[in-house]
Amino acid sequence: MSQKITVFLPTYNERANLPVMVERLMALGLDLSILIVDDSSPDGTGDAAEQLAAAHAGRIRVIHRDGPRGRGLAGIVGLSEAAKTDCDFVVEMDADLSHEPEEIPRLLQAAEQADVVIGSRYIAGGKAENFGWLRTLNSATARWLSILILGLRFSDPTSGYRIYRREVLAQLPWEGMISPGPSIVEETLYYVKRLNARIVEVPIRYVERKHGSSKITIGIILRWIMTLLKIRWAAKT
Ligand SMILES: Nc1nc2c(ncn2[C@@H]2O[C@H](COP(=O)(O)OP(=O)(O)OP(=O)(O)O)[C@@H](O)[C@H]2O)c(=O)[nH]1
Ligand SMILES: [Mg+2]
Repeated sequence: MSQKITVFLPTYNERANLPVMVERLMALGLDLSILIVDDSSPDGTGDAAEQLAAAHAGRIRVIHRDGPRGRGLAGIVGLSEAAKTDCDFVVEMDADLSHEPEEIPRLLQAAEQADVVIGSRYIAGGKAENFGWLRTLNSATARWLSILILGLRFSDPTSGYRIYRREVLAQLPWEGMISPGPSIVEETLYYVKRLNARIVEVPIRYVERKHGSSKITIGIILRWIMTLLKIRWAAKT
C-alpha cells in the first residue's frame, strides 16, 4: 500500500537550493506533499516557494513567518501543522540539499516498523562528507551534550533528517515547546522518547551545503546549550 507523506522544509535564505530540493522530491514518484516554512528570507526564498507552489498546484503549501526568525520557531509551526495534514508519515529535512531526498524510500521502509526514524551520520554505513576537524568536534560535542543533558542515547540525536509517524507527532506538546533555535531537533526527540515511541536509526550520507551559508552563529550555539538545560528543567518541574 502506498504511504502518504508530508515533507516539512524549514527555509531561511535557500533561494538557490529550494527549487532543486523540490524537483528532487517530486521526482521520487511518491504520494508526497511539501510544507515550506519560510522566515521572510531576505534573499526571496518565500517568493521562490510561492512560484513552486503555483507550479505544483495542491502539493505545496507555504507558511510565511514574520517577527523573530528561528529554526525552532519554524520547526514548531511546521511540525505541528504537518501533523494535521492528511498523511501517514511526516519527513523533516533541511532544504540546503545536505539531506538527500533519494534516501527517503529507504527511511520509509524502516518507518513501517517504527514510529520515528532518525537518519544517522554516525552508524555503520552513514557518512558526514567533507566535515573538517572543527565541524566534527562541534557535532561530537552537540551529540555528547544531548546525551548528557537530555538522555538522548542515539548515535545521531542532533540529526534533522527524520521520519515521524503522523499520529505520534500529533501527540507532542507543541504549545509548551520552548526551542527558538536548532534545539527543536533535540526537544522533539526528547518528547517522542517520553511517549515510549519506537525509535530507530538508519544510516544516511550528509553532504555539506554547496550554496548559501550556514545560519549557525556562536550566539545560536550558546542559546542551544541553555535551551537544552531549560528543556530538562521544565520536564522536572
Ligand atoms: N524558517 C527558518 N529556517 C531556518 C532558520 N535557520 C535555519 N533554517 C533552515 O534549517 C535548515 C538547517 O539550517 P542550516 O543553516 O543548514 O544549519 P546546519 O545544517 O546545521 O548548518 P550548515 O549546513 O553548515 O549550514 C535549512 O533548511 C535552513 O534554511 C530560520 O531561522 N528559519
Ligand atoms: Mg545545513
